[in-house]
Amino acid sequence: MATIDRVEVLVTSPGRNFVTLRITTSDGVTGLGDATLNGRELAVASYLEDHVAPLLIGRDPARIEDTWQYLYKGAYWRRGPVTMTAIAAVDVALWDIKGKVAGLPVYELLGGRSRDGVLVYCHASGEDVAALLDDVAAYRERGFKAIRAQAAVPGLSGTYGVRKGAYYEPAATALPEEQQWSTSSYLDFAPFYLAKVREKFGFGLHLLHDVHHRLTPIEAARFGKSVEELRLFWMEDPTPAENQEAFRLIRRHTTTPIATGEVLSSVWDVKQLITEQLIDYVRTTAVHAGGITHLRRIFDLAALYQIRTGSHGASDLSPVTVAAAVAVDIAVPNFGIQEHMGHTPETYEVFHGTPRLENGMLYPSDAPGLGITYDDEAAARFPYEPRYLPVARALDGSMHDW
Ligand code: CS2
Ligand code: MG
Repeated sequence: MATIDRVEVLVTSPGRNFVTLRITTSDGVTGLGDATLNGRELAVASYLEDHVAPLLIGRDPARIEDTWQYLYKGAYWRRGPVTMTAIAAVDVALWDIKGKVAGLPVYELLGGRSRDGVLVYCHASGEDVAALLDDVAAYRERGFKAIRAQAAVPGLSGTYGVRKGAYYEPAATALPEEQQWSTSSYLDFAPFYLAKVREKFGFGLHLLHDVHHRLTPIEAARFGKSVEELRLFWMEDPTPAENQEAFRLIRRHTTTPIATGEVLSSVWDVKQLITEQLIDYVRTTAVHAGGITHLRRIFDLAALYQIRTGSHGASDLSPVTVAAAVAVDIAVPNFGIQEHMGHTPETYEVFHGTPRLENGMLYPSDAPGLGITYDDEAAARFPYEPRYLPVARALDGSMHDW
């Protein structure tokens, strides 16, 4: 029996921070897992290095489920983003190893392809409506069939989700940038610019929008109702999801489809949302929700309730997570859509072999495992630097929900 011989926690910052776990077996097979928790990266690095790595040495790398249960049940304190991201990194690395040992891509181990490719949505944004429309046009020309649209709310200092340069990096400053927020300005403006997108591009395009947890349930209900005729693919994170029953109120008022879950990390965090059919798309990911093993469990529960998948895929999820996401997306029966932001050229210097993007679809690599390799030499050129996401303050200076 091969055993786990070496466990390395790799931290690099090629344009943004990434934490990667590399597991090596006694047979010399390596597996990679993403462990990046944006803005709190070193907490997961320490969790893995100090508390998990010593438990893995000598274990059988083939026992993925048992290792998952060992780390989840054995910690005593369960769930939470730090724990679930650390478990995810181990889980994904073990799936990568299993695929390499079998000589098969991970999606074959999950039951094989249910579809040829994975529909993705990209991010269009603009400092004003004209810039947003130009950006949507540019993405359409590149072949994207589904586009998320965000524009800067007039009069506010900075709107989250609006790209400044060629690449959009939400965690860009050494300390959190303070951005202003006004719910009334947003609620007046967002339906207006989404209508402009429909006016210019028609309905032959999937249009998405991210509310970033900023609204109360009744405000979200009003927003959803006001954009019903625009037939959004979804409104994302209309209200913070800690309070799962809050979505009942939104549901009562609008048929605009709802997506949530990018900050949720276990099946328990989405259980009520799913079993009461309070959402239409679940956005949990392999990296923050316990790896491929646990994500599959969440998606299977969702399938029972006709809820589709729509995994988070922002730039803070490393190419290892993109490969894991595409492996799951291509296999599950209830796939909906996959977020795709892509990464900077620096990031691709460190991570080689990312899934192929063509005509608004992602295609997995046919290499055994996840098909991603980590370039240590390139990684060493990009040392860790603290980076934070912005925070939002209402106009009276009080902290606002994300
Ligand atoms: C966003 C992300 O992609 C999304 O839907 O909500 O930009 C998210 O805020 C970041 O990934 C947070 O790290
Ligand atoms: Mg989001």
